[in-house]
Amino acid sequence: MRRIILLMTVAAVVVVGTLFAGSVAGAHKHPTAMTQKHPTRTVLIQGFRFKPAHITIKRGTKVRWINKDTAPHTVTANNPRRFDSGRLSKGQRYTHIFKRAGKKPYHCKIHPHMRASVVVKHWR
Ligand SMILES: [Cu+2]
Repeated sequence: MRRIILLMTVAAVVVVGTLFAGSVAGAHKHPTAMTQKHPTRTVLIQGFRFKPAHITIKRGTKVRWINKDTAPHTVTANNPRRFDSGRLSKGQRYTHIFKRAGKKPYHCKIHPHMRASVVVKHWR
């Protein structure tokens, strides 16, 4: 009888220990950060407009522009040291990863009336 109680106690300790270890391991995982290193947002350049013209993203997001027009366009930050795609022909794309928070207005150098912005927020 004593032996059975001892065995059950050992079994209970093992089960509880396993559950505890499992929950501790789970707590270390960051559910969203682990799945994708750089989430991606797409902006189309179509009909001489950026679509959507204004986006808000989290820091570390990769933005991808795709020129759908037959006319060439550029994706040029108003402060050109930040990012500049150069001339994009039809079907060409340009990507930029935004690492710093803030508002980043940009335009097309060839058609300066084409204006848009990316707002980069801190994590959450
Ligand atoms: Cu343009």
